[in-house]
Amino acid sequence: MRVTHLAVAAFLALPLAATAADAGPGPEPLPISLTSVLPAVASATPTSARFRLNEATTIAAGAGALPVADLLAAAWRPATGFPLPISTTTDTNTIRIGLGEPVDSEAYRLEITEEVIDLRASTTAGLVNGVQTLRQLLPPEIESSTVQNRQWTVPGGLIEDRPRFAYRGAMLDLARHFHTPDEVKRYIDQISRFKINHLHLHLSDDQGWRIRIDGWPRLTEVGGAEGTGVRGIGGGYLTEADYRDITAFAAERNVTIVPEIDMPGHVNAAQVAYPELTCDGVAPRPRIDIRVGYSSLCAGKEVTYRFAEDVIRELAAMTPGPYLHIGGDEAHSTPHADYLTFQKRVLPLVRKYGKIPIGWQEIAAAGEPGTVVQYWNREVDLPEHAGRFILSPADKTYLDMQYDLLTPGGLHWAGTTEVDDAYSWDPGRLLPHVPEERVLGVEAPLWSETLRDLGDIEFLAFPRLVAIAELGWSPRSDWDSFRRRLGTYGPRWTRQGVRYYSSPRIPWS
Ligand code: IFG
Repeated sequence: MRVTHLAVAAFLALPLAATAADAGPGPEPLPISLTSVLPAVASATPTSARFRLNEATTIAAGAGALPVADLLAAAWRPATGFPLPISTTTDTNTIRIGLGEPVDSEAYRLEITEEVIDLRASTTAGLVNGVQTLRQLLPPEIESSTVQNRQWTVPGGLIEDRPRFAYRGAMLDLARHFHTPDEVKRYIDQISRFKINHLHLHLSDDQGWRIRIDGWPRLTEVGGAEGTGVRGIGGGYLTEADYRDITAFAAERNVTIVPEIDMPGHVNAAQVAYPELTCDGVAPRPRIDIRVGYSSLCAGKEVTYRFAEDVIRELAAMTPGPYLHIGGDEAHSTPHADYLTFQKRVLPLVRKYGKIPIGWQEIAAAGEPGTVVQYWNREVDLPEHAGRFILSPADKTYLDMQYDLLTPGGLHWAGTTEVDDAYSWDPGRLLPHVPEERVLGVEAPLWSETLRDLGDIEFLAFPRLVAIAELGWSPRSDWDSFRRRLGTYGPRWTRQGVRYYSSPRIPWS
């Protein structure tokens, strides 16, 4: 069947490709300006001023702004070769970064004149957002790791910017395929460029357990061993030190880590390590395939709740962020009554250890209003829920969906998703019974059944993640503007060595 499918798709794709080629050269590439930023800024007033960066340019950091000044200096020193010293004095030919107005938490004000660049916000998060915008106002050569001998001018004007939604997330599944701390940090650096401010790490599943829990060492000794993971090529796990290193690196870039331990389903790896976590005490066989829904913790055994509490307590203790995700999806082998029993005992444990619980949409059945529900599947019943939502519609945001049936990588159970599919929806109007004020934000999950390395992550994530980032940040969406702005970003990824997918829907410059 698949071969026929592919043959048809191949046949259909050819004329489309030919048509696109016949369309002649696309529109002129967009010049770098205050309105070419991704995601689109809330308001921009360009002027004819130009700020010239040079050997003498300094960075003036106000109190509390030093880490942000360091982030900008580290970004701009390699390609310019300029010292860009950080001082506290401000005069002309300087980039001022300081805390002050505007008031809402991630907003910033960025003004560029001939003499100074002035970046202001009421929080360091706002300042980091402003730096990510500022970085896009220099040409793509700024992303080079070696000195580029050229003029470095920043277009002048005023940007006043703020996010539409507070939660703009990406998810990386480390369970089906483990990715090293360095790969995770590289992904964090890339997603933070687009003001994504949460990274959800899926740390346990049927094929692997990826975070060391001291009270249950076999979870990683067995569940994180070499040979675990889909096709047996995804072994590895994070120690607490690795996890703390990742959360610190993320925090410098205004990214909060959201850890997930998926329960009561998706637990085969835990049960291989600890057979007492099954109802019959018999260890299941390790799994390296991609089926779901066959495993379940035993809601009737007390050891289940000791396990859940130990895991939640240790994970909460090493997590600076406010959220802890406890999964809850595809518990097809958990009787519904048992599912409710389990959630009613376990959800309160997340609060007991000081975190806000998030669960996949099935968890709404537990009716615990403080739980944030992550919506993912329109085929799965969504009971009325009084709380807040994170929106991850699989047919729009799942980065492990193939771009089309001819492009490698990913699955296609929710359909294929090109960049325009990822962009063409409104988080404020997706769910009929959920008004915008109960939408915390959006998140783009990347499940790792088909991933092998960082290149595979980058190919599936970019450029579609940028579409989700814009829907989460910008006040409105405009596909033609987005696709042209995205086209100008390709050369930046090329200079960073990011293996992005050069979608035929985008006029790459
Ligand atoms: N659904 C499963 C994931 C993963 C995914 C792959 C959710 C919430 C299909 N659950 O998405 O574990 O297998 O696209």
